[in-house]
Amino acid sequence: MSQIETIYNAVLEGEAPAAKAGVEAALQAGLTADQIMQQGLIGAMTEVGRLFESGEYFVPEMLIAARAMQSGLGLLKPHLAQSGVQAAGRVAVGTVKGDLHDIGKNLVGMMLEGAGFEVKDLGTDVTPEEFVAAVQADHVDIVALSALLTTTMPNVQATVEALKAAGLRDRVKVMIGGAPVTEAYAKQIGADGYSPDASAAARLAKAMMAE
Ligand code: B12
Repeated sequence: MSQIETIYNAVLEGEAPAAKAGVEAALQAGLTADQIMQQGLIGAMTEVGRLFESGEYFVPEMLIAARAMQSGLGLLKPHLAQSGVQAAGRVAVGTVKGDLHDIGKNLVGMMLEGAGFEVKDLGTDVTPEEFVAAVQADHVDIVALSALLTTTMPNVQATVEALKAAGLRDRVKVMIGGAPVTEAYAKQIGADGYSPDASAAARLAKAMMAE
């Protein structure tokens, strides 16, 4: 079994210690952090999503797999960050109000760090007011909003509106993402950009800073 397969299976089976050990071994063997993340961790979570949707996995299995994935991600973080040379800008990232999904948001944050950004992680279930406060407190260049539920998507728009109402909208770029979010939705609510995954999010953030 390849090292990537070991990590993939550990996440799929929800074995956090094995996922962590697999990532450690793969790093020692010289695999790149990006390769481990894309093929091992993200690959396995994509399969977890498919198993859930086909009724083979339920919420507990999903949660345990997510935890195993995150324990592997924790080890990768410094390696992804290492590739960043200087702060390309500051990003406040968070999952919107009512939404507790944080794996995609964490991946986006890590890829941004890997691309050289300083990332302020506001966590999950972040209210529009908390996003506004974060922009007021620090020099934030980009606000990155994640939503995984159709029921929490309106809170992405509410956050954009709150930034406008606080007079901050012109000071920051807003990028949005998450499974139900689309480019068309981004345009509709007046966000500056959308990307479908974490790697594209890092490219988008760089492009936003160059504007
Ligand atoms: C893992 C998971 C959970 C875990 C979350 C653990 C955690 N710490 O995050 C747990 C078990 C807690 C959970 C709970 C629930 N979940 Co859930 N969950 C998932 C699952 C299987 C995978 C999500 C995931 O982590 N994917 C892997 C990551 C890497 O992908 P991602 O999040 O999409 O992120 C990528 C991109 O979207 C993008 N991206 C994400 N954020 C951002 C932000 C920016 C700025 C940008 C640019 C890009 C970007 O980049 C990321 C990396 O490439 C999805 C199914 C799926 N296929 O998505 C369901 C899913 C999202 N869940 C769903 C549901 C219904 C729920 C619950 C309501 C279930 C329940 N009955 O309790 C609760 C809601 C809890 C809450 N209030 O938030 C539904 C949503 C349906 C809908 N259309 O609204 C889904 C789609 C499953 C389904 N098919 O029914 N869930």
